[in-house]
Amino acid sequence: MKIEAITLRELQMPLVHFFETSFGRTTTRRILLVTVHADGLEGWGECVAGEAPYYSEEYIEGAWDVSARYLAPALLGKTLQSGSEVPALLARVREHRMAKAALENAVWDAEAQEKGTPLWKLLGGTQREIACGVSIGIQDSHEQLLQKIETELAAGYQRIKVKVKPGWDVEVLEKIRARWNGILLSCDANSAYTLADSDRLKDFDRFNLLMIEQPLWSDDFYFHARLQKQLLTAICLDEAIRSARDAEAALELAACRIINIKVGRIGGFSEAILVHDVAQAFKVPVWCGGMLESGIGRSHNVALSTLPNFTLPGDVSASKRYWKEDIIEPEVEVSPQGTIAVSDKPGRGYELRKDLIEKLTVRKEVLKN
Ligand code: OSB
Ligand code: MG
Repeated sequence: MKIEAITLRELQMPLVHFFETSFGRTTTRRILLVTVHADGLEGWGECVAGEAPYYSEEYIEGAWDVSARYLAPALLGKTLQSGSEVPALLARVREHRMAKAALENAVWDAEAQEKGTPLWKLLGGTQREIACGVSIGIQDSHEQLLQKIETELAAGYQRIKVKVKPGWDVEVLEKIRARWNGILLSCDANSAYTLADSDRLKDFDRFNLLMIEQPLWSDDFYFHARLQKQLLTAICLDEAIRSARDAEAALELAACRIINIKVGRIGGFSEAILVHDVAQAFKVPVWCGGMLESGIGRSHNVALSTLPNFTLPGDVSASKRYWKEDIIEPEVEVSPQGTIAVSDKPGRGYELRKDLIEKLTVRKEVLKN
C-alpha cells in the first residue's frame, strides 16, 4: 500500500465520570486520531498521550507537532507491505512513542483490512475471548469508591484496580477488603511513592493484592528491584517499561513480576509484541493497560490482548464506562462473565461512526507530500 495522505485530528470527548490518579484529574479527553490513506483504504490509529505531560513526557500538543513535522513526512509517499515496517522508518526520531504508535497502528489497521484478516489474528493472537478488569480512579469519598466497586463487580468484571497515593491507600484498601475479602484486587500508584515509603508499601502485603502497579519513579528499575525484595506482593511495572529492552532489563533485575503492556507507551504493535515475547520467555504474565481511549484505541487494545501471554485481566473495559456515545459500532461491550469476545470480521472488528467523529472533531490537518 502506498501512503498517499495522513490526517491528524483532535476530538474532545467528555468522560461520563472524572478519572483521577495520583498525578491529577481528567474530566474531558482530548484525543489525537490519525488516519492513514493508502490505496483507497483508511487505517486509523489513536495517540494515547494525555492532555498534559503528567503520566509521561508526551502530551497532545507535542504529539501533534512531532507527527505533523517529522513522523508523518517519514511515511508519506512510501509503499509498505505491513505495519511492522513502520518502526524502522520512524526510528530517526527519538522517543515520542505514543505519537509513533498511533501511526504504526493505523498502518496495521489498514493492513488487516487489505488482507481481509482480523487485526487480532494478524498480530498473532490466539485467544478468542479476553478477560476484563476495571481501573477505578480516586474518588471524592470512600463511600463513592465502594459504590463504584459494587457496580463494577455486579457488571461481572474479573478484577478491580484502584488508584492509590499517599493519603488514599491503606485505609481505602482496608475498607475494600472488609467488604470483599475474596475478589481479585490490585492497586496503581502511578509513581506516587519513594523508598522512604517502604514501610507503608510493605503494609500493603496484608491485603492480598494481585499486584502493586508502578509504586516508584516512572523511569526506574533498580529501586523497584530493591523494593520487590522486601514485598510479598508482586510489583507490576507500567510507566517504566517502554521497550522490549526495558522489559528484559527489568526482568533480569527482578524489578517486577508482572508487566502492564500499553501499546501507546511502548510505541506501537511491533514493539508491544516483542515485550509480550520477552515476558513470556521469563514466564512473567502480562496484561493490557488502558489510557482512557476512545473506541479506536480500545479496539486495538482488544486485538493485542488476544496474544497468548495476556493471562491476567486487562484494563480493557466497556465503552459506556467512559463515554455517553463511543465512536465505534458496536461499542465495546463486556459480558456478565467479564469477558470480551473478539470478532472474526476483517480489520479492527468495529465500524467507525464517521458522522460522530466529525461532530467531535475540533481540529484537523491533512498532510500530503
Ligand atoms: O496508569 O493505568 C494507568 C489512565 C490514564 C493514565 C494512566 C493509567 C490510566 C488507567 C485507566 O488506569 C485505564 C483505563 O483506560 O481504563
Ligand atoms: Mg498504570
